[in-house]
Parts: sequence; C-alpha cells; structure tokens
Amino acid sequence: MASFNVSINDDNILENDEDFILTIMRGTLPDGVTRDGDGQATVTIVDDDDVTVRFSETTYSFNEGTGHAQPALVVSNPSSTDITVLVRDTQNTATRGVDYNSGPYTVTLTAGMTMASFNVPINDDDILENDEDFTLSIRSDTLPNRVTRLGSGRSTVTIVDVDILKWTCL
Ligand SMILES: [Ca+2]
Ligand SMILES: [Ca+2]
Ligand SMILES: [Ca+2]
Ligand SMILES: [Ca+2]
Repeated sequence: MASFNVSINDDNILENDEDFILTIMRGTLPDGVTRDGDGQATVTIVDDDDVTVRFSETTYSFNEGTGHAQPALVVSNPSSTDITVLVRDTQNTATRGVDYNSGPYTVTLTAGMTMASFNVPINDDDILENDEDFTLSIRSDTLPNRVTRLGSGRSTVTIVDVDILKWTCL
C-alpha cells in the first residue's frame, strides 16, 4: 500500500460538502498490471465553516428626522448561498407602528457578503418628546442550517428626538 497527498483548500466559506473523483490512469500502468474495476475513488471534502450572525452594534442611535433607522447584520464568514435572517422588534419607550414601522424585517446577506444593512422607517412626528427606543432581535428558529446567533442577537435602537431643535430655532 502507498498513500499520497492531494492538497485541499481550507477556505472560510460556508458551503455544501464537495467531491471529486480520482482515477488510476490505465495507459500508464506497466505490462501485466491492470486496474481493479474502474480504478476510481470519490473524495468528499467535508465543509467545516459554520457561521454566526449578530448586529454590527449592540446599540444604535438615529435622528428622528432622517426618516429611517439603518441597523446592520454581520456574519462571521461568508456563505456560498444567500443567508436570509428574520429580525423581530419589541417596543420599549418607542411605540411600534407609531414611532417606527413594526417588524418582522427580512434581511438577506447575499452570497459572499459578510454585512447587510436594512431600513426601519421611523416617524418624524414633530412632537417634542424624550428619545425613544425599541429592541431588535434575530430570530434563531428561522436561521438556515449551520448558521447560529451570536449571544443574545439583540440590539437597541434609540430614536433621537430632534423637535426641540426646531423650537429653539424659532
Ligand atoms: Ca474551512
Ligand atoms: Ca468551506
Ligand atoms: Ca416619536
Ligand atoms: Ca419627535
């Protein structure tokens, strides 16, 4: 018996297992030596690249007047296929459907990308008020195979009231 090495590339991309076929070349065998069967063997490269997903920041602040919050999701390493993530919202001092558009929001990390931002419309209400916040969380039960949430998968978004500025400008 004699073993030999075939180099395989340890990439960091989440992907399916991959395979290729080795074939003993018949024409190169010495006289009197024949292949057993088709002389082939299949080699499977088992992927080892699991992915975690999280928010780019644990807290965000956006001015009410900008019209939308723009949080972002980050994955630990790229994937060979798109990763779709569902994000749900929980209101706190901000009221869902009033101060901001309620979720859930669907965020797609395109194949090969490690970051995706998304928009949550916020309502510029012209009401002088305190800053208001709500919480975003990554839904773990809808993540694709081998993609998991890092930590709690939560982030707090603060809507910074700007209406006080309008009044002081008068
Ligand atoms: Ca790898
Ligand atoms: Ca891989
Ligand atoms: Ca408000
Ligand atoms: Ca306001």
